Amino acid sequence: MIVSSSRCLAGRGGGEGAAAGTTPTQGAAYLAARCDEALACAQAFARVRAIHAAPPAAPLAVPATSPPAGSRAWVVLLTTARYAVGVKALYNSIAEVESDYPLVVMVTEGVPPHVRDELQAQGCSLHAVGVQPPPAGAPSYASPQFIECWTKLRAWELGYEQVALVDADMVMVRNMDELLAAEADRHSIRAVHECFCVVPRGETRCAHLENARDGPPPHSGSYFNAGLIVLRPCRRVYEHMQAALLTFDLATLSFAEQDFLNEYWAGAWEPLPWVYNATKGLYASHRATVWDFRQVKIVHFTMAKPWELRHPCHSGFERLNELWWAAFGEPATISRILLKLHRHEMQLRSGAELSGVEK
Ligand SMILES: [Mn+2]
Ligand SMILES: [Zn+2]
Repeated sequence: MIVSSSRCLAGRGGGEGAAAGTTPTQGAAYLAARCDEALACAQAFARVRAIHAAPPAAPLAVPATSPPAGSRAWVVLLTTARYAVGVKALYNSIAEVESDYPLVVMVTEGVPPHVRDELQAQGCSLHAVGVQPPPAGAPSYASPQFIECWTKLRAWELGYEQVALVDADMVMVRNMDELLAAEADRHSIRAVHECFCVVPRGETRCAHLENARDGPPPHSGSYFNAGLIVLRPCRRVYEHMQAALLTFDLATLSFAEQDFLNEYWAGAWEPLPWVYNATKGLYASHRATVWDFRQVKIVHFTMAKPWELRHPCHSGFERLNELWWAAFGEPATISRILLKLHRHEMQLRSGAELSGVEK
């Protein structure tokens, strides 16, 4: 199920900024500075990202406090009570698909004590983290909630061997333990291509358009959605990312940590199949050729949240929202809702209603 990484790893190097307007040499400038603290990391990353010609192999030192082998978890960040319902639905769904791995909730000081108590009573493992403020010089973001997303980077600090960082607006509908069971590489991450068809960004092409037709997407489509990231926590990588952050022109990162992670891990991320981050954008734009309710493993409720009932942008997603509500209230019905949605899609396809959906 895991897509080969060779194309991605061999490709972009430091050459092509995925985020429009970002200078590709920013990261290289940092790496060239060779801060002692991060030298081993820098060499390892320079090798993977092909920012420099291959330097002498310098194995990354094993951290003094290695996490126990086999310690793996789903991880979600919660910074406000508003998204606690999302975490509850996610937790329910993970239990319903009988995952062998726990859900760890990284909570910040913005989460009130009674919300923490509720989550703990439900069965979530809480892990308090400090807020990572937006870096100085950060722009006005595409969405105000992005300001809090920088704290996601703290997942690299966790004392786990391997984690899958997921968003609080996701619901697991099929067991996907293979993401945590399969050994991930320490020098790359795994994620799913972003779909740019609903909210186009510059000239970047949606990789899913290419996936549906000619197989591997072009490098210009190599931008991932940060809603699901499989990673190996490493404090030195965390520190290296923090230092690298200081060298980026943050005014260009309008999608906050997602843009930064795409720059930092450019050429060193492995594309996962769409089923591991099935966004509403994908559902809206590629139902005829990509989306299949019989395959999807985790749905990502991007844009309007299903629990924000007064949000004006639910049109066209009402049926998909049923999945979230099932996970929140009656998780035992998730598979029945999936089947119902699949049958509805088949009816649409046999009619003419889906014509024109594919862009
Ligand atoms: Mn999200
Ligand atoms: Zn698309």
